[in-house]
Amino acid sequence: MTNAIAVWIAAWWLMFTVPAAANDQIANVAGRMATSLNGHWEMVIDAYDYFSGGKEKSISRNQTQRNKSDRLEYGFTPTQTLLVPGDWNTQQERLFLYEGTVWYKKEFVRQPPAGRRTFVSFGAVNYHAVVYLNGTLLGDHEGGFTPFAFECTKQLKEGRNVLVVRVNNDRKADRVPAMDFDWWNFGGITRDVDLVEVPGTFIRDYSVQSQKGNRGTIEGWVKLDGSPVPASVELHIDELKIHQTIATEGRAVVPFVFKAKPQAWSPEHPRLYDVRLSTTNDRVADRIGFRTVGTAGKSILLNGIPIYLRGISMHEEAMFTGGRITSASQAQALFQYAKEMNCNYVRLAHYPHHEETLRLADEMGLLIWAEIPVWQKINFQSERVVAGARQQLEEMIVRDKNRASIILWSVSNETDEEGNGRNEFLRSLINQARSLDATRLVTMALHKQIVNDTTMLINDPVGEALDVLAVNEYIGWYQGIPEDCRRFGWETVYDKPHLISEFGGEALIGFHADSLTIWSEEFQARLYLRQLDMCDRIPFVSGLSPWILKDFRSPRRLNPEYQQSWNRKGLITNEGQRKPAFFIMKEYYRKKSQVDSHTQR
Ligand code: GCB
Repeated sequence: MTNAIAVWIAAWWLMFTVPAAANDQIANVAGRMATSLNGHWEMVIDAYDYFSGGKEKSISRNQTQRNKSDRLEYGFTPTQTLLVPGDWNTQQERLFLYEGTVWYKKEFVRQPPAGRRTFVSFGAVNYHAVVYLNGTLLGDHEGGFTPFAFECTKQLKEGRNVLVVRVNNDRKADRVPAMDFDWWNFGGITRDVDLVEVPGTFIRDYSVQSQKGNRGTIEGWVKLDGSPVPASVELHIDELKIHQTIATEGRAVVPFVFKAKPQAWSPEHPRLYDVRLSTTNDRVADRIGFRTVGTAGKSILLNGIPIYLRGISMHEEAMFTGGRITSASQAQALFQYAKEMNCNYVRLAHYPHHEETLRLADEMGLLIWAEIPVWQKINFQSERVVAGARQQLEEMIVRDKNRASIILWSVSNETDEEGNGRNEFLRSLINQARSLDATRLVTMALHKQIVNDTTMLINDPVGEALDVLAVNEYIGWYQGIPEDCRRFGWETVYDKPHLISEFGGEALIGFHADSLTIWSEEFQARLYLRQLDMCDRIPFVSGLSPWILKDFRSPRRLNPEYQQSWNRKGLITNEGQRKPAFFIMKEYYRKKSQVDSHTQR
């Protein structure tokens, strides 16, 4: 195929795949000229949501008392602040269990340079954010774990500016997730806030990846925003001696495809390359790995070779503080335990984690399952829920599509098969994921079916549409006792790869008893031994991600003796103490790594 034809095909394919961002989301904010607005923000707790629904004018303008008779029944004050990024729950005791509205205010001084555009960008706000600059509404965003941005070039003033954000994290039936979930509903501006300054026409987004099934071909696109469109875009990967000048021909989305010989990215050799994209007046830098992911029958292939995923599940909750992770170093502290356990894979449950966590996985060589919070009881028939789930999926893929570590997009966790529109809902998300990114595998965590006393069956009808089937099962915890693992054999109706995406049980560190006594370290250890023994007898399993690396906060876990609002299924405690089951997994994965064809090379 000539290069011209390949580019033409790529251009045609682009019409269907390049996401039209739901907001002004800008790819890779860290790789651009940005001014951080992190730090202390003044705040007002609005428990009755009194200043919303028509009364927000005063607070959103940060009105202050003008004369003796001016009655103002709120006020931002430097003595009431919250750190951004950060959840509010672990910053102030009175907010620990708080769900509702908090108003945030940040003042900053700016000299807007002529001819440049400015965006205010949020890494994530849980759950609903309404953003005002100098009293003007910039926009609002729903979804607690994905980035968004609003252009504010026109609203920005020379000198002092006031940014006010209304944040609400109520659990609601038409949100995603909805009313009930098994993790802490951390509220607040939980990720970085930046002012991003760009030229009139700038590189809004780009995709630079190995072609599906073909590492020797790098393909992708660059999305420009503004006019006039420059004549060309430059793409440089110095270490590969790649210097491409891509003619735009006036298009806002410019495809490219070229041959290259990158070393393969893999967990053993997480090779990343410096990639620079530029136009006459804009530039973005990234570090990107090149690898292929695919399937053959019941195997997952990484760079064409079957791989066993030695994994663990993980929430985005920091050690020691037990609050939302806000930095790469907090994620690294957890990833190090996964590495110590001989993992090559982490399931990032149950929502998109911090962008820097994904970059860290690229650097550390951890394969990743990335997920949106379509968790258990979701109202599949609500249009708002459908739209919310689709938006979060799109924003996650827009943000993370260049990360070599991500091999699996998961569109949901444990949804019931009830003929309530669930199957259509999930199929539409699967199709959406595939159309936004054809290079990765699409999965979701399913339930199994108990056929009889000895047989488990995987036959979820949505499995037809997936690349990889994944099953959560709790034999020995929610279902029977650990010994039951011995009598179950597993069957599947699908000739596709399968993962056990969860199994586990709780143990309170320091509680010792015989191994039949629930909550004890000994019980959890025995459960793991029985589970692993069973997994070894399932002929079609390509990997595991037991539940879960670290104990995590959950308001549903109310046993006063053993839980005290913690889900104790962790293999380590919040303070990093390893439970016996940690060492069982470590040894199991050590043996697995010795027979893995990837590590044999
Ligand atoms: C599950 C869920 C997970 C829960 C876990 C548990 O099946 O997927 O979110 O935390 O079980 O501990 O019950």
